Amino acid sequence: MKRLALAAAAVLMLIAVVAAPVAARTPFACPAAASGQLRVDVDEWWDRSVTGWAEEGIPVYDGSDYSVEFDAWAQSVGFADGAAIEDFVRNAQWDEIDKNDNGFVCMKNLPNTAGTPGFIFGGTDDNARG
Ligand SMILES: [Ca+2]
Repeated sequence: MKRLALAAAAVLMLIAVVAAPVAARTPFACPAAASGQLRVDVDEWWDRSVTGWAEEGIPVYDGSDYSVEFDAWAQSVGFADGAAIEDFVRNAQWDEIDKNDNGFVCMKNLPNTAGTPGFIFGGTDDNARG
């Protein structure tokens, strides 16, 4: 009986050793903050997009509706209006990046330049290190 108890204890220790590295890993995460990557949900992704358009002089909202400027900009890039842009950002674009469908992605701000306006930033899924 004592031998059986020792064998059971040895099995439990083995499980503990094997399980420890798994428990220490973050299942879904972005690279360290020093890399400039932030883990965001779809509302934060949209809010950052709104800030980016504002940085380029295009206010997204006018009160509770889309601004005339944003509707015009949306049409200049092939969308029906500002609402179609928000729908695209929150759905088609988001779904393309959130590959593991857990509601989070990694976002990285990029320096604003003529070729990279404020509403363009990096996005990768948060399962890159999962
Ligand atoms: Ca994700």
